[in-house]
Amino acid sequence: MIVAPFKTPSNGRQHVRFSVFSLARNALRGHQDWPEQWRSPEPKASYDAIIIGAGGHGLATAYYMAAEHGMTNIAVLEKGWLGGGNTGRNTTIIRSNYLWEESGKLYDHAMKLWQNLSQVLNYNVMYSARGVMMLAHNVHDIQVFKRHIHANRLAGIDNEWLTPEEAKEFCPILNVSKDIRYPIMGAALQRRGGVARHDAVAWGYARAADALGVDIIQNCEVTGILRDASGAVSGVETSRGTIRTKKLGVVAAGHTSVVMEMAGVRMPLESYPLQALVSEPLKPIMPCVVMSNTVHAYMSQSDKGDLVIGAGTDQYVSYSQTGGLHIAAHTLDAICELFPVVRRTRMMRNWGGIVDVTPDRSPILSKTPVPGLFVNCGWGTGGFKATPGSGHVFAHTVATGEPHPIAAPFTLDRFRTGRLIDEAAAAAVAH
Ligand code: FAD
Ligand code: PYC
Repeated sequence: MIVAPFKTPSNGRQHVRFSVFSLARNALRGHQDWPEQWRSPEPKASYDAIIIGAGGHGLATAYYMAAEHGMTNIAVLEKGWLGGGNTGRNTTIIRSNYLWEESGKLYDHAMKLWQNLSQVLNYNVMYSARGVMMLAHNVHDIQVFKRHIHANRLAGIDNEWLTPEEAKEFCPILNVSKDIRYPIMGAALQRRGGVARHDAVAWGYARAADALGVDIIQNCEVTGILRDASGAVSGVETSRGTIRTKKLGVVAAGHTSVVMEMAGVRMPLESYPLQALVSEPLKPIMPCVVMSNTVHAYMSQSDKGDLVIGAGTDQYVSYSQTGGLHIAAHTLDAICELFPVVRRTRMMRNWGGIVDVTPDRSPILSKTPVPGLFVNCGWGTGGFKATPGSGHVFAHTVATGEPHPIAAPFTLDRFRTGRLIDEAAAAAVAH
């Protein structure tokens, strides 16, 4: 499925299309002539729409607004550097094995867009469908995963049950001994699941949006939301001055509550640190992604060779981008038991991101009580996988003023009406 292929700009700006020819041409020139990937424009006095947050979701939203809805007089405002939030801090797992039909449609919409995203953006996002396996360690896990498998298959989403022996065949370094604290009793495997390169996703969307005329303005913190006499959005105050707009999309992940407070909207969100680690690079030992919600650990191997390992959230809300040491230590204990072969591997770096968690562990893609104000948040520990789908449906919501049919159930209002979409069991390690 091609959705809005990358367009070379017609406004005379230099924007090279990546191809074997442009690579060869630039190689011959010593790679000195590559143009900038996106501009760094000064903010204009007003835009038709503004997106707050240049993470993957905000950039994808802007790209699809321009590519599919013809809205090119738009800006993405970012307080730091683009992709520097959770987009550049996540462990890149992609899957769509959620329980409820509403979620299946949303995450599988994204899964389908991942398939040819590199071609659409003309940017290699390194999507790799290497399979995501979720381990069951007790009877409750088995029942929950089998329920998910049946629900997914009824909805046309692949997911299958593996015995411990089959799990080991899929991931040979897995320890399926019965003598460990939480023996592996089986696994749910989504073969279409996998990983992509997080930075490339942000950069690819940024470059493609810029090519269509979107202004991406970094180092521009939104400090206030302006409203007219009727209460509707009329602009934003920023660290680089006032900018007028009648349409505002807030896509600020862990800081969504802070930004929405500027418009007087209280959000059903809690922000927690979530951390990850990478090891020294190793030769290829890990052909897939393995996750264990029960022991709070998961691992994959990047194309550079480092093991990418993730932990659960801290137990306390916080805006600190680190995460407790005891959480990382607990995760590494579990990793050493699940994969004894990595016991002597050295860890190179760890870091944290601030994740925005809703009470039902499902995202919010919604209009708000404030006319002209839209919000895309609540992806918590699992929004990277949804980046293309989230941007695609949210672009429709902001551009048309009405929710895209796939986004329609994910309203802010559901926390008042009680029509929750409980995905606690599918939301992975962190909950
Ligand atoms: P972000 O990338 O955080 O973008 C929001 C942007 O808003 C930030 O750049 C921020 O600077 C900006 N901003 C905030 N306030 C303001 C303001 N006032 N003015 C201007 N800009 C502002 N998901 C998965 O699917 N798979 C995984 O394997 C996975 N692993 C994870 C591991 C870790 C350690 C973490 C932290 C998260 C993980 N996630 C994973 C979750 C995933 O990273 C997020 O759900 C997703 O990246 C959110 O993208 P975003 O674009 O909404 O947010
Ligand atoms: O949502 O699959 C996920 C995930 C894995 C690690 C963090 N989130």
